[in-house]
Amino acid sequence: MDYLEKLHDAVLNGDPATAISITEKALAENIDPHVLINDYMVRAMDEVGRRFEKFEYFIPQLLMSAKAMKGAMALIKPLLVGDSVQDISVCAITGTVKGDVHDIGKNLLGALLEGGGFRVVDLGTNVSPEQFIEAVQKHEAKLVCMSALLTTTMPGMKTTIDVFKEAEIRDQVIMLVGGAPVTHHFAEEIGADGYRDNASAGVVLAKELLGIRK
Ligand code: B12
Repeated sequence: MDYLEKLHDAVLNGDPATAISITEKALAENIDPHVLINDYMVRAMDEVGRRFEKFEYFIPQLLMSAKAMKGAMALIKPLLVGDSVQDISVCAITGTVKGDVHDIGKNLLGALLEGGGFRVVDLGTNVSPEQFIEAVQKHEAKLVCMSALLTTTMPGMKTTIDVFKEAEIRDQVIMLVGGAPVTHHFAEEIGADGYRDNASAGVVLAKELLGIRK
């Protein structure tokens, strides 16, 4: 499928119209949406990040690439959600921690959780520990998924876990962490229940830890 490389290039070059039209074509040809995401779009975003580090790309380019990926994701999301084979009636809270506005990975995780049968309440970006707690209590959630893309906002994950401990509700929920700079070691250190480097594996881990059979 040679033309799929154009999806990679459209995200890399920040061209939403092309990203959307290639995605439409690929979906019409029944190409697996997970392939479109992982093999083409995430790969392109990684390259965007590398170019940003080398001062070849600046914020406007990052924004256009994000727009291209989001446009394509909007077409893909209903299919991921439609994957759902079981309604497990467990509420999952998703959010990007305080100070951080990156939401593409978190949104992908949300879509895959829904696809996995979870009821997802997304708190968006820049989420404070108190907002996480409030949402868990309001929705009787059993799973909290925090995302961070900046090394400077990662400590917000620890603060959130600590606030859950102080409120004596830490053991009522499974707390997972993820996002490009997060590692297994960091997750362990801050007392999270788990970490995965991609959203699909995150859903598998969440089910495992909650004792939900596939
Ligand atoms: C797009 C982008 C932006 C966009 C974000 C748009 C949006 N709506 O998200 C904009 C332009 C806003 C932006 C802003 C900034 N950015 Co930026 N950004 C990126 C970029 C290029 C791509 C991120 C992305 O979407 N990746 C694709 C998604 C799918 O990947 P992901 O989020 O990692 O998610 C995957 C996994 O991590 C996992 N996952 C994610 N969350 C979770 C949670 C759980 C529980 C689990 C299990 C799994 C999981 O699932 C996904 C895959 O399946 C990255 C580079 C990179 N390679 O990460 C830089 C990057 C993250 N940004 C960076 C920086 C520095 C910034 C700014 C500070 C720049 C500035 N000077 O203003 C600001 C910060 C703004 C803020 N306060 O948040 C740096 C961070 C460096 C660091 N070490 O902290 C990076 C790494 C670029 C770089 N190489 O320097 N950025």
